[in-house]
Amino acid sequence: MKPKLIQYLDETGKADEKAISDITEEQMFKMYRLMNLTRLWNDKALSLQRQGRLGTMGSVRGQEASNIGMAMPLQSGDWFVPAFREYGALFTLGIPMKDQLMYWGGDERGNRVPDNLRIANICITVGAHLTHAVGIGIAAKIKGEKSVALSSSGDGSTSQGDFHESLNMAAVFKAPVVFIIQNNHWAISMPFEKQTATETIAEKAAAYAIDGFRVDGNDVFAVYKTVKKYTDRAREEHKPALIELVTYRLGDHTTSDDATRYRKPEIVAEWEKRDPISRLRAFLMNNHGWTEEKENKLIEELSADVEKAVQEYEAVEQADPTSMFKYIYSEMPWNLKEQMEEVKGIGQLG
Ligand SMILES: Cc1ncc(C[n+]2csc(CCOP(=O)(O)OP(=O)(O)O)c2C)c(N)n1
Ligand SMILES: [Mg+2]
Repeated sequence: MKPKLIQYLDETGKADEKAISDITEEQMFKMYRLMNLTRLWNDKALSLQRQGRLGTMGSVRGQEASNIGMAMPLQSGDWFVPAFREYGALFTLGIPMKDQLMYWGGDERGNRVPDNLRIANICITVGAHLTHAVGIGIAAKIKGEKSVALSSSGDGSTSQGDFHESLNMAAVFKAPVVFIIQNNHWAISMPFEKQTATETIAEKAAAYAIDGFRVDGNDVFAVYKTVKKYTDRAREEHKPALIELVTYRLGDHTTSDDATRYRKPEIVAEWEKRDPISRLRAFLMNNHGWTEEKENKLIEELSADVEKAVQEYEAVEQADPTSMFKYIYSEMPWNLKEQMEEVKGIGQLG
């Protein structure tokens, strides 16, 4: 059975006012600010990569509403367990922009999470972190904590065994876990239609006896409200949920990809019309006094914040190249010691 798509803000920027009456104006502007910040950071990072100032990274363009809408409902004590296309969610939760530049610039110190934040490390291994989210949820329950583990992964992760094991275990153990799937229609060059024979991802929840929801992932209000409702429920009642966010990857998979090789520009153009930022802007202009002038001021301010993060990133002293050997074994084996000595002999890398 195909679940109904939850949408409160349509492509033209018209909202179901009754449905969103509990979202304050302050929250709406916070969403708008973070979505724009994420896009500006993303575009800047892509341009740094092209100039050889950053490593490989994947664009989050088009997925800003999914990113911000899923992170805003989290409360202190909750856990966020991300994949690799969640910069916006990380910024919403307090990860500095500079740290994300460090990480994608190849400096592992950028993946360190400040002590006051409950965020798992970025997981590049597709789907592996869903099992971690379940473990975190079960641990919270055993400790009697009122918290939820929110994982985020892509449509491609639903073909991994880890996805199915995680949903099953969360259901059987009644773990407070909410699984977000950002269905951006592509797993590198693999289209959604070839990823699964089901029409939706949300319907897969039924096989594990958990609730599944399908949300317009380019509608920040619908994402926020749905994630809030089911993270609140998971905290109180230990009921897991699966939430599919229907969105689109407007950019390439990563900077090593060229999506024009495998997808039609007409389809991308269709999704451009459903852009999450422009529809929220239209809504705020029509209903909350947003103007061109305020817009220009905001973009100027956020661009300056991004520039500052770039300066901070480029001012960081290069990591000690031998650190890559140091955090794998409690006692370093002889062959790694040998390799480390060799690296020391080379001096500074890169
Ligand atoms: C276990 C595993 N297999 C393959 C890869 C290579 N890989 C990196 S991203 C990716 C596609 C992921 O697609 P999806 O889950 O939809 O996330 P998206 O990239 O669209 O955000 C693949 C196959 C990997 N990182 N891990
Ligand atoms: Mg995908």
